[in-house]
Amino acid sequence: MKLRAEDVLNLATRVLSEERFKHTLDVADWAEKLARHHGLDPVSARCAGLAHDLAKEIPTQDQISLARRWDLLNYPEDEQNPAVLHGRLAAYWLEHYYKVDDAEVLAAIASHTLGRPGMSPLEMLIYSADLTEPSRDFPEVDILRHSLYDDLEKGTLDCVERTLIYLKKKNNPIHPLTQLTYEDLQRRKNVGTGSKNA
Ligand code: DGI
Ligand code: FE
Ligand code: FE
Repeated sequence: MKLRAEDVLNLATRVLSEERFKHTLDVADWAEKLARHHGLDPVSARCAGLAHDLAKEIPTQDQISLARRWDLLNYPEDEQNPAVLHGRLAAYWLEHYYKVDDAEVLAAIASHTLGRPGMSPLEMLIYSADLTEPSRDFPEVDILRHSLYDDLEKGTLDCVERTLIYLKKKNNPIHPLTQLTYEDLQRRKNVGTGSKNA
């Protein structure tokens, strides 16, 4: 079954706080706009944006238990920093309990926090739209928005780089997937694979 925007919206109103719901709408709007600009499917972008944080407010211990039960713990760092689990949990939940079989959308939801090597355009879009939605307010955010508009892949590389710099400044451990995502996007830029926007 394909994810329908109105169904996710309903789910989101039920499981998210007002503040998180607003963020969700902002990500969906911005992701949809970027998708249209880059010739990607705006409906998929909107649905993935609406669904990306559905599991964010599950209590942390429950997130760890669910991730263990659903075999979603892939790195020791996942358990050390359970804030990185909620995308994978939401994707699994939608796939197995709501029978969503839209693999591209599920992947974009699952990888929105850490990325992964070999991200599709939709995955890059959701990762980056999450970081740069209109309510995000940090000094470089406007530069990142322009970079994303100009070139989705380069803009995403800039977003991952910003995350790395931010984590280092805060003395937070870098998750191996964040590092691998960064190296993959750098390699892609250097070898010039793919089209400008994909
Ligand atoms: O769910 P959001 O707040 O909208 O944003 P998100 O899904 O990007 O989650 C942000 C959280 O993920 C935030 O607590 C920082 C954390 N995070 C992302 N990448 C890494 C990371 N934390 C560590 N330690 N290392 C990472 O590489
Ligand atoms: Fe998130
Ligand atoms: Fe988010």
